[in-house]
Amino acid sequence: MTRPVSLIGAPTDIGAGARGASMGPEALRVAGLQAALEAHGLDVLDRGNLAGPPNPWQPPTDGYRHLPEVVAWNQAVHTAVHAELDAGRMPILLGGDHCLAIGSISAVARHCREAGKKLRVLWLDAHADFNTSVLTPSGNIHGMPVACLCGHGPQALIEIGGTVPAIAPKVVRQIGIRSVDPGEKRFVHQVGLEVFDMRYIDEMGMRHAMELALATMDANTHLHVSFDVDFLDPEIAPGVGTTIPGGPTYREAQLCMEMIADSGRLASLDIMELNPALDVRNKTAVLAVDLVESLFGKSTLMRDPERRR
Ligand code: 5AB
Ligand code: MN
Ligand code: MN
Ligand code: MN
Repeated sequence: MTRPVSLIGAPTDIGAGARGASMGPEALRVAGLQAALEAHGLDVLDRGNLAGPPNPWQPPTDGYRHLPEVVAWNQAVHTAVHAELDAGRMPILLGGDHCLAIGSISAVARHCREAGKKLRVLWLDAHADFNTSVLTPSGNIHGMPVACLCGHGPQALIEIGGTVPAIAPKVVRQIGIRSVDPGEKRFVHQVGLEVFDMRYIDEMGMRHAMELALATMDANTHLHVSFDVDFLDPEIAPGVGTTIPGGPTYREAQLCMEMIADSGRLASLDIMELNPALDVRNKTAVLAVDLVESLFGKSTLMRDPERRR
């Protein structure tokens, strides 16, 4: 039986370029996330929402928008996620914009160090989120969390987990990437991030990408999934701030989630960047819940996995 789950709402758009991701946690609740997980036999506690500073909606200072507020929100996320892991529960962070993955993943990395576990991070996103203050075209910190986690960013953000860097680039696998800024792309290559971009998925298929992304984990590996809802094709998921065409279809996204479930290693999750202000009758939230159900083993295999080849 999977460990008990805790939902943690982080209602802010402090790191985003559009307002509205602050309503993400409530939209996921309205779409029935807790009941859907319980229907799969999970023990689910909704911890409610974290608190943090309001969004002052200011232009960037020295390449960052709202840095002090982003730090405050990430400290709250770090503390809450780490507490759930310490209690033997699986944290599901309900974003909120993707800058909050700094707090979430730094907590997961700290827990892995303390518990002697290996870490694998799957980053499902249209974007690489590997900008720095000099590379960023926007100053929006939701475009920087992977770089911050790898030690490239402002001191107050990179040291949130106590150890700098929080993670090594080699633990990360990015899936679905199709929009990377020019300087960001050079930096991604420089640090050697493993990226299964849409071109790769077009040519090789989601199955092959996921086989490689999930390879070499073992019973001692903690798998964290950071799911930016803009990973999905905007035709099926319009409710995000930064839509990029050409993302995974419904079936490709399902397969991705099903293969993660089959790995049996999922131990923490972020559901990020859902923007109800841009959604159509909450359909992107409903889709996100459907996909999260598959992450927890919803799909009924009519054929034995061993016989699928
Ligand atoms: B998201 C962009 N690269 O840095 C930037 O949604 C977009 O968390 C970042 O993936 C998108 O501003 C951040 C142009
Ligand atoms: Mn993102
Ligand atoms: Mn601990
Ligand atoms: Mn994105």
